[in-house]
Amino acid sequence: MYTTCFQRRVFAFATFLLVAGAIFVTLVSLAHAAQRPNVLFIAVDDLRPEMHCYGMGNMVTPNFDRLAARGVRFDRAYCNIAVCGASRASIMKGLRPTPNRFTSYMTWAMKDAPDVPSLPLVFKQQGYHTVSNGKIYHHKTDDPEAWSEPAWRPKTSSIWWALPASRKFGNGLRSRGPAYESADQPDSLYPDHQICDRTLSDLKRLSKQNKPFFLACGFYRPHLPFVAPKNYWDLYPTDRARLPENMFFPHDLSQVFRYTWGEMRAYHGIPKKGQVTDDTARQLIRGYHACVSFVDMQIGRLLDELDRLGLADNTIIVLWGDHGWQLGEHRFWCKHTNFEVATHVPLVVVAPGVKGNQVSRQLVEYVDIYPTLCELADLPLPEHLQGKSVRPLLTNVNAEHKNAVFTRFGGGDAVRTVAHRYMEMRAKGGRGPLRGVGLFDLEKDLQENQNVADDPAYGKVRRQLKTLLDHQRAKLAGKEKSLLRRIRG
Ligand SMILES: [Ca+2]
Repeated sequence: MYTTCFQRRVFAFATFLLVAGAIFVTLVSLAHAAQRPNVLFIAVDDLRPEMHCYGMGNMVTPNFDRLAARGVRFDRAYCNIAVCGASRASIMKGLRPTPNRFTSYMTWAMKDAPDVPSLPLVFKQQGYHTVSNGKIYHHKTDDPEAWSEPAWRPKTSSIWWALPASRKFGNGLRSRGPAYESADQPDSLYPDHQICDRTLSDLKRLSKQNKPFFLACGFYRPHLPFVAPKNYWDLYPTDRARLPENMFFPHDLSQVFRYTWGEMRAYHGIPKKGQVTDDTARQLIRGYHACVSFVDMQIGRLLDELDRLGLADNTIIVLWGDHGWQLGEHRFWCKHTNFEVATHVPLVVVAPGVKGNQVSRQLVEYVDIYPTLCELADLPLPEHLQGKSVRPLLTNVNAEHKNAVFTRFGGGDAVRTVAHRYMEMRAKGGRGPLRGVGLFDLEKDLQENQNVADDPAYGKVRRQLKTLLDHQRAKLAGKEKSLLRRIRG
């Protein structure tokens, strides 16, 4: 009798210990999960840093400004290649583009760099739930193992235009509907609104999980065609649309740097050769701005939901474009060059514990995003990364970072320092002989209107920057070889 009672007590005590232990383990893991920050990774296609908070132009972007006020805005951020697919693959893999890798809008990250983990894959492997909505990679099915659930895009994404009159032209590679469209239609008709809707419901769903999330949300606009509801166009009346001051090719620059923006010529209303009229230029500028304000509305909806769900204090937010955009400067349109206006990009980083309303003027590159996010989430940094975390700049915006950034496209390579841009054009996609050189004094000529490469006063600068670019290319080639050797054993 006594033994039975004693056994019962021992059993009850052991059960209590087991239950208490289980509760303790659950509480510890919940606390650990709560400590790990979420990531909201926002991509905006073809966004140049012209939002109101950047102090340029007259754009209506209250929500981009609100986002920038929560963290650090980088005023001298540069993409590493000014074309969608390649830039995105470079960002996601943390590797620089070369003449052999990440070269076009059609780049597949998983084909060009199959042996190294992407940014979302590292997060997934470290216990994050990773989700991709809208345009993150160029191809929806690129890098599928990086995502915890299949990448999602709206079904209507191939129907860019709202009006039947615009849709009748189709959406072929060489023949498409109009380059811009203002339609008196509801926001909900447009893919970016739908991408935002999906992301809002994901935020709600993921906030209930006992797991941190990496939620990527990629908006299609302001990529061509510039289609947006009429009320966003109304923010930018035609009579206030300003043409750029420098609608001319840079003085004394070799014609090998001339560029004919073929991408835009596929759209109805854009000439196959020669320039657009000033009237068309004004409508293109209005349309681009209207699309940015339309995306701004979506950014506001994301921030509202983060606040409503109480996620804002424990969520890292990174806002990036994928390259700059030439909006008539040098009589160029689109991207695909190494000029300032095609390579200068927006970058905002918001993170728990980081003070708001900060601006860094240090040079940073998009290849730096990957290591930055790993450091902010306290994840191990993969060995292959070629960027440098900007985390020190989040506490001291003047901290030392880089004295030069590098961009390439096609046959062109460029290096930009605080004071200068030096660019080369080579044959054979960058592997052949030198065809032309450009040098711009950015302290006197930020618009890059006067090539000074042949000015003897700049001889020393030219030699120094050429050495820097040669060194970078050699380092990259060496690194590439050693990386491949290591990975392939
Ligand atoms: Ca793009």
